[in-house]
Amino acid sequence: MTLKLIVGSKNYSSWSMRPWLALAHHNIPFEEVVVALDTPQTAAAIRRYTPASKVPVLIDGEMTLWESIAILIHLSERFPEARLWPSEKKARAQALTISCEMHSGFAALRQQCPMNIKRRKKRELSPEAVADIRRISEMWRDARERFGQGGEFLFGAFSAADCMYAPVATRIRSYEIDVDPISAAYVETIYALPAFKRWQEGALQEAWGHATTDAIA
Ligand SMILES: N[C@@H](CCC(=O)N[C@@H](CS)C(=O)NCC(=O)O)C(=O)O
Repeated sequence: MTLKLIVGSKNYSSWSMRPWLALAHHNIPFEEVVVALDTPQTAAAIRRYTPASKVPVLIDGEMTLWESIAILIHLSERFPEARLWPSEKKARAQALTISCEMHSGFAALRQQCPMNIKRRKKRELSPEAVADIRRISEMWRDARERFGQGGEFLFGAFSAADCMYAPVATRIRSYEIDVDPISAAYVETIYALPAFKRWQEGALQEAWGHATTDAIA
């Protein structure tokens, strides 16, 4: 049975991008439903799929999942051959840990620099957002140095941790945030990923605007 993934506007929906990248990168067939965010109809449109009123939502037969990290974990169990998490035990533990740190943290960065792929303009960050970037860069350097030998992603090969951090790469570019050379190279790696390019194309083609995000862009 074909999976169905409900996502928000591609220019803005950072959480939606995460499982979408996992599916797209591994060529797992899925039906995509895009819900425009920040419209009077958004809440009702999403509530057709989940009582949590948030995207992404994955429908897998009789199962409905929401919360990006839960969807990624489900996909890794459903498609073990995709190796969504690193196979090596220590790398996998670290990948899960930093993915959960992303899922539950970095509120200052997320609030001050909402994902807006079309945007390209420098923004001065608050001390809290600077601290978020410092912590994220530290994690990226650590992953690259300890586990990244087999490729250009955080744990070498593309993994769910990259899905979780890809939206941060867009924020670094959109808001022209200065980062160390290893983190800057990682941003380039994300932008060069074919699945990311497909999401980005979708974002650039979207006509609708997001009143709340664009107001502070
Ligand atoms: N913790 C959730 C966050 C989901 C979330 O906040 N999604 C936003 C879009 S990126 C949303 O659905 N917003 C719709 C709304 O608030 O009306 C996850 O990991 O999936």
